[in-house]
Amino acid sequence: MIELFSADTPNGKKISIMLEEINFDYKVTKVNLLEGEQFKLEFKKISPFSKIPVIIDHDNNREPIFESGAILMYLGEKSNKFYEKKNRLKINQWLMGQMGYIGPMIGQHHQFHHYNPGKSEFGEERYFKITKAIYGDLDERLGQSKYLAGDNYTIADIATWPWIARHEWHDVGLKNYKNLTRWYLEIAKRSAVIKGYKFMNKELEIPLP
Ligand SMILES: N[C@@H](CCC(=O)N[C@@H](CS)C(=O)NCC(=O)O)C(=O)O
Repeated sequence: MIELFSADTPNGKKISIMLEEINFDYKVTKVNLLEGEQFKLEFKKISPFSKIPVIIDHDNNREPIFESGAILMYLGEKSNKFYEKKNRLKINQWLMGQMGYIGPMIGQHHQFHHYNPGKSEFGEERYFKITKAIYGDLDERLGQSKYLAGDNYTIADIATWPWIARHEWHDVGLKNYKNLTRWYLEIAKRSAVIKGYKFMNKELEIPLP
């Protein structure tokens, strides 16, 4: 059994979606970020940067795994799904692009544009522009390729999709990016994605463009 320490955020949803996709037995332990539970000493022992998600694989060595990209790689290797050996170099590139660029930049866009509008014109403009560029870059890639890393759905798509699922906060206009919309809607139809998306709130519906 996998224990998932998480919250209802894009990084949190990456792992619930993956666990649903590979059909592993898991239980969710909620970390209340608004109440600062991530900073508790007990949690810091399993997550050195005080961030969700973290997993503990109770069937393996029970060593906690932090960082969503590392968790996806672990689960991909363990299940032998969505992380094909012969395509790993491509998958890793798109996964690292999500981890190092897409997530952190769109995360800043959420901070300036969604949570704190009016506080910094520079921050709002900078991250709006970068988010728009990311939509354009993903649209271009998905015009050449069915999924981010090639013909098959992989952990790179699983890492990226929950960030685009926040499109209503971005105000970039997802429907103007037709390849990205095609990919987004196709993934949104997967039953594991629908289940994983609702992992903390059964009422939640995937926002359509
Ligand atoms: N690179 C990390 C980022 C994780 C992250 O930023 N998690 C956020 C929620 S989406 C968090 O725990 N925030 C709590 C805080 O910053 O205090 C990963 O992908 O796992």
